[in-house]
Amino acid sequence: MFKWLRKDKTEVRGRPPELATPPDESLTPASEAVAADIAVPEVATVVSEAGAELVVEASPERPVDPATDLQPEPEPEPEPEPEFFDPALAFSSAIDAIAAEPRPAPPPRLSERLAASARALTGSVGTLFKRNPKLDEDLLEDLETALIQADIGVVASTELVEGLRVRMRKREFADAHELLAALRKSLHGLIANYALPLQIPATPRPFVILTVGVNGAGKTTTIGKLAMRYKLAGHSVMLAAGDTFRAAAVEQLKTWGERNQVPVVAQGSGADSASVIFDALQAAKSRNIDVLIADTAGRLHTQGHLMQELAKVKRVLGKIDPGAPHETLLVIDGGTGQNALNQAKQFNQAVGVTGVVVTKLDGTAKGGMVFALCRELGLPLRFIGVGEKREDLREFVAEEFVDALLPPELGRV
Ligand SMILES: Nc1nc2c(ncn2[C@@H]2O[C@H](COP(=O)(O)OP(=O)(O)OP(=O)(O)O)[C@@H](O)[C@H]2O)c(=O)[nH]1
Ligand SMILES: [Mg+2]
Repeated sequence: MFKWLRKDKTEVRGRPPELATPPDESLTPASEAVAADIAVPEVATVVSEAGAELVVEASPERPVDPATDLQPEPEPEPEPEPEFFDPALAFSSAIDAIAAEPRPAPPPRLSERLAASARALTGSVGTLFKRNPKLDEDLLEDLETALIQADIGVVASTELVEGLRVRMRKREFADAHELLAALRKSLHGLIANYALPLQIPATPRPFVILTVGVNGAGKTTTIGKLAMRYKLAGHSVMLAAGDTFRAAAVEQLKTWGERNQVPVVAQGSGADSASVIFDALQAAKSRNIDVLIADTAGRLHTQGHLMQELAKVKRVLGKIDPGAPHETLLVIDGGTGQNALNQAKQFNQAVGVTGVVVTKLDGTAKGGMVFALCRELGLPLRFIGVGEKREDLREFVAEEFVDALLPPELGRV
């Protein structure tokens, strides 16, 4: 290991950080405590690092070469002479600059993003209620069919309509529009208790989020989106490349890390997923990171041994922090409709899911599945994915969701 002094007399060990991204001192091999559980790697590597202030060790894979690595720091440019400063002028130029800045376009309304699902419901329900139909059994039956076809699920749809039937018989509705308003309220009631976005609490630190789900559900993309969200909220974030099945998976996470300027802890593909995530938690702890988000390989809920691997990841994390992971986030592709329910139940049984993200709601007509999911799972629905970009992860807001799929003005035009 090398030491040198910066011009400001701060002591720095290892290679000058501006030369290359160095490995992190905190990434020592996993402790003996986990020896029974995981194959411990020689060295884990921080593959992407936003800050340059780290104290680093020389890498065993790339020994420090004093001839190339320990170049003296370049002389700083001489400071320009201060010019006359007119505060009034500076203020007015700043205002001009702000006014001239192009305003970012407001995000599209949720109803635009959920257009296909909205059409699935509004098409059929809208037609049914168009001419203020008679309140009778036929209307209820047609409504039930429309709800089932919009992927709200047989059980939820039957229950919803049965509730309306009872109230209709008690003559609670003056006309069909009142019945439709009651349906909107009941749909809201199905999901309102589960609309619980994931805020990062003050403790514990680091707050560990483990993402799980089937292949291609959108785990890695969701991690990239979450990294931006939490960074913008002022948290320091680290990512763990726990999908060690495919080299491309690590690369994909690294790209998200670079985009968001957050460090990513990774080892080569084929490494033990639990050991990567374990090392990442150690690194996050020693660097006072607020949020660690771990990626895992996609797996089918029916693949028992792969589900056990997830259980092992959880066990191993618990050796560093008995409460970790603090959130086991199940990522579900909204386009899988009712099939997602089975997946979700099995993941929940195997690893104890604490929150759900439903992705790809922008490209499916099956968005109604969210109602069934909430009803059947009873788990917090943290976010919804409505596109591939970083900003396309939204908090799940019950009113907004119902309005997007079944607008209040429906049937009135
Ligand atoms: N339209 C749309 N595409 C999405 C959304 N979320 C993810 N995707 C896309 O879905 C594809 C799969 O996403 P990944 O994040 O790689 O999925 P994964 O779960 O990590 O997949 P594996 O690692 O193979 O298990 C990518 O092309 C993403 O861009 C979303 O909300 N909307
Ligand atoms: Mg992935």
